[in-house]
Amino acid sequence: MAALNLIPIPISEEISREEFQKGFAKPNKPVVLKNYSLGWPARKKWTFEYFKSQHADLMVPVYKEAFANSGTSYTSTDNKMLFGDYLDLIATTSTHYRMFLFNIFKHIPSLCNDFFYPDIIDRYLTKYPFMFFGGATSWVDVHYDLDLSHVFLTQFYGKKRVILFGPEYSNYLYRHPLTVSCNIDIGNPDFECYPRLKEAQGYECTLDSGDTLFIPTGYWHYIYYLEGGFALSLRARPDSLTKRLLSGVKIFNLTILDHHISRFLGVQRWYNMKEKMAVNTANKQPKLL
Ligand SMILES: O=C(O)CCC(=O)C(=O)O
Repeated sequence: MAALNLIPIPISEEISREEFQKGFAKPNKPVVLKNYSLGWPARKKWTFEYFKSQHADLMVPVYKEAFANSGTSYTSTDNKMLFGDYLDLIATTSTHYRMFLFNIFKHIPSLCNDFFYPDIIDRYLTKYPFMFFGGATSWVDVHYDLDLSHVFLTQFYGKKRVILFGPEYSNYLYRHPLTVSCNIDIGNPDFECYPRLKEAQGYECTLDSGDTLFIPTGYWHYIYYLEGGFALSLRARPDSLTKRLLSGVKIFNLTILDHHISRFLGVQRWYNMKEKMAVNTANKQPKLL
């Protein structure tokens, strides 16, 4: 059976700003920064018990992974529950429920004192530190981030498998036009339907607690929770002005254009059209293997 074409994400035990800039930020390549968060107060403080003691009664949105279905987005909410109940759920059982892009810092601003912005890059979006929580066996469908920011994803609890593809492979991933998504199930890829996917050269790693993964701007990411746990994402705007303008275009395309066309044509019809366009575009790409 064919498999995805993946190589391990390089791991760095210690890195200077210059090494990071030259080796990873400038060439837009991912890296795992091993134990990067060891000196942060959050390492010891942020536990299931601690979060429960702070905000067990907060009503929070939870998500499933039905991103590839027509009319859904990877940020579509499926349910609401008490934060305390949700934490108990992911600490004790396998569940597909995740909390996606949760700005817990709006509710508990003092948590911002528990971590540091890595000084190996500039232009952090300091208003938008987000947390992600997930139960064992949950996953995040493959997508790239609409705002085209660089992401530092720091794992605090539990392990997750991460698969990345650079933006140059978007057409080999059958990207749906105007969106940041596609119809491919990276965890169980269907190469008969999507043969060009085999040509995309991706990366993989298992992210462990304490580690920080640098996901460069525009990278597609798929995440599978091997264990229940949580992570923090810190985001930085890319240096390039073109990328920053492009992110404005992408936000417009997805939130306005795609939305209106979908309303006009009907969700399913527009989805089928995007899928057809994605297949046509993929079939026209140069052979890489
Ligand atoms: O770790 C996760 O659950 C999702 C992370 C993610 O998609 C992101 O940082 O953009």
